[in-house]
Amino acid sequence: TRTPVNVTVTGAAGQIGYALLFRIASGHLLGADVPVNLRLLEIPQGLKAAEGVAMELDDCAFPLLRDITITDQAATAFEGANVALLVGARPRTAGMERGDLLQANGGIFGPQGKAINDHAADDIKVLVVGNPANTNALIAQRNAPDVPAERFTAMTRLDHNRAVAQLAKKAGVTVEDIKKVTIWGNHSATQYPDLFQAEIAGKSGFEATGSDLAWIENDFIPTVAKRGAAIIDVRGASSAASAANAAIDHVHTWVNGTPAGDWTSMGIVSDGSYGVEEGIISSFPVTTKDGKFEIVQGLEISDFSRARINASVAELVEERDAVKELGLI
Ligand code: NAX
Repeated sequence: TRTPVNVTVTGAAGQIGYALLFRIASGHLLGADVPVNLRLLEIPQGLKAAEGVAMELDDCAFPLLRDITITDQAATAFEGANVALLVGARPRTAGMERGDLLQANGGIFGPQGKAINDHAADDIKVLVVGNPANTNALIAQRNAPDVPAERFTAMTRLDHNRAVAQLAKKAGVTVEDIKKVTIWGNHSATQYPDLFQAEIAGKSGFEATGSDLAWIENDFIPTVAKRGAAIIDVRGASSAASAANAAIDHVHTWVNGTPAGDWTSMGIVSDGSYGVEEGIISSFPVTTKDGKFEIVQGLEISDFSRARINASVAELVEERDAVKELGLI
């Protein structure tokens, strides 16, 4: 029998946590043959609700679920962690300036990064979901100097999956026919969903969607980039099941690899590829294999794409400068 993998989830009592934990415990994160121990980190006010989620996890009698720990101590939650999903964050409330938001999240992701540095397993892989995800991931990464920088990632897979779904609809094909979609930049309204590199049922993404630049500019890009707000309008609550699903996809792809002839999108520490400022956490097209990822190199970037990548990267550089100014990194 395999040794259980320790999976830490922060914000475990929240709505994404509720959609996420049952899929981790049923084997969708790491595989149907991999037993897991769950470590749930919450703030004190969230502990009781987390206990309730743990009771329901028990009641599922998942064969792969070995052990559940519930704690408000980061050191305990990250002890021996192999995978960490950082979901809990401080949301922006009315009247909150960006500086206040970054400061509040620095107070969460700084100490969690340090706890990961001091307590996690050597093979730790971190996915930051809590917003502002890219910059929260940067704060955690900079507070974990002993962990290789590439182990800290931010989630743009939900944006990626949203783009795939929109393209399938437009082209009249199934999602399996869509390959090589990219989300560039920040998980925010400035993100750039790129269909120019995509392959759709054997055609280029541009051709398969009617060679229509106006549709790309006025429909496709804003629909993907503002989908979160659209869900809130209609559902009355923010994306939860789709966000949890994307977190599962992100880690599953990272651990198990991208299929031949395709890639995925991940927020990762930039090595300067495609002119993206080194050191920030920005989304790139990546392939994965044996638990490691590589940026897809050599793509031709048009002026249209370049302007949009630059705009999103500029926002990330501003956020980086702001958290530096605040002494958070
Ligand atoms: P909820 O408010 O339902 O849950 C958040 C949970 O985190 C709460 O139970 C809270 O007690 C807990 N928490 C807060 N601070 C914590 C801390 N320091 N340590 C441990 N737990 C803490 O939010 P939910 O809908 O689950 O969303 C969670 C985060 O995901 C938000 O920041 C949200 O903006 C972000 N999202 C990111 C997405 C992405 O694509 N990257 C998409 C979905 C989602 O909007």
